[in-house]
Amino acid sequence: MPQSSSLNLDKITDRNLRAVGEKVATGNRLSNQDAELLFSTPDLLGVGMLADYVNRRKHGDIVTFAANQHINPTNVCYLRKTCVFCSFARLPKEEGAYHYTLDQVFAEAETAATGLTKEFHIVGGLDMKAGLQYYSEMFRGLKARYPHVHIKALTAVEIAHIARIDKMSVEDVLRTLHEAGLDTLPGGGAEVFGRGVRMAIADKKLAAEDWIEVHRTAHRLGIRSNCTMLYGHVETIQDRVEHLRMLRDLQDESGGFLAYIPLAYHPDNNELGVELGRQGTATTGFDDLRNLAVARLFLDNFDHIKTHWIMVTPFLSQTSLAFGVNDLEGTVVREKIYHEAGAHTAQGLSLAEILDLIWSAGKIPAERDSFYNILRVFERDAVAA
Ligand code: V47
Repeated sequence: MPQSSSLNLDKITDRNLRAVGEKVATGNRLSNQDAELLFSTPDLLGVGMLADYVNRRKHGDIVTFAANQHINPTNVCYLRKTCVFCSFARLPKEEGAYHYTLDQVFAEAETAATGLTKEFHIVGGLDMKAGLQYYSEMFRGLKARYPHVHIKALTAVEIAHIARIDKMSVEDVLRTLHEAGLDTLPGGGAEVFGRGVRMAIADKKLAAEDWIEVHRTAHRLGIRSNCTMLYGHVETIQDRVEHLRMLRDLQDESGGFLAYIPLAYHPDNNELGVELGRQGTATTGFDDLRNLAVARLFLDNFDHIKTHWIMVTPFLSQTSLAFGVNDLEGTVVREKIYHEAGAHTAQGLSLAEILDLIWSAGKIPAERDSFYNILRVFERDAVAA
């Protein structure tokens, strides 16, 4: 229920930012230079005000969330040594390595039996034992048990890995998995597209152009997807902007992205954290809010900007609802990837906690499906009554 809101550029203290504000007010597309300014100006409130203006025009006061469950069927990953930011991956014989049988996956998915969970978010490592057959049977089995649950599964990196080990094209892998029950792709594995950064933090991972190509192919087949950027390590502002520009270009071409989610790097228990001398957190509240707000402004062809409360804390996610964000990561249930990397947040949030966060930001919570159709709106008084 979009509503009109006015924009008072006089409140912007940075004169250069005011020129960007003029463009925002007139709906003109921002350039890379504009985005660099948004990433560097000390006037965070000015950036937030612009992002909030755009967000309100698109979504009014509605903030959506999904009742989802994260499932990670394997942490075995042959890129364990080269993706130095990751704390989740293990080599096959390393302590803590696991590979679920299909029955273990189905047992973990049992939360869906309550009817509350409406989306499985399934990602894992690049495991030589996790190929097309494993995932096809998994998705068929999940759909047979829980036909109402949407399956958002496998990053572009995993899709390319399956194509390699099963000696098939990416297109055929996507088609086969789609037939087996995969509905959309999550946005992981993008990290930062710039070649220098990729070499430093994710050498040997799927190249940027190939990540884009997997999503382009998915969109062509009618499989929609999300996208992400892992920020807060060695990347420069130019790297961030170039990354966002590549996502915006593909969205212009295909329109297939549902949402963009900036991911705050967590430095515990991984080599990169040691190299950078960081522990606990690597990003700051200022930077977390800025990444969300800049995305809302620069990604003008995206409807949804999602905050991942697990990485930046529920309170920062709540604050970001005044900085251009319209979507909050959902209930999650049992998060592993960031908790291995030192996230101190809970592993899941209850519906009541999510509603409270959104209401106390003066917004209206709405549960959505995985395609962002609104399922139910929670008016505060109606629920309290
Ligand atoms: O690609 C790994 C990131 C991603 C760390 O599509 C780390 O709705 C921080 O993409 N510190 C996977 N981040 C998760 C992901 C995601 C999450 C929520 C929603 C959606 C969606 C997608 O997690 C990886 C990587 O960028 N990651 N290790 C770490 N130490």
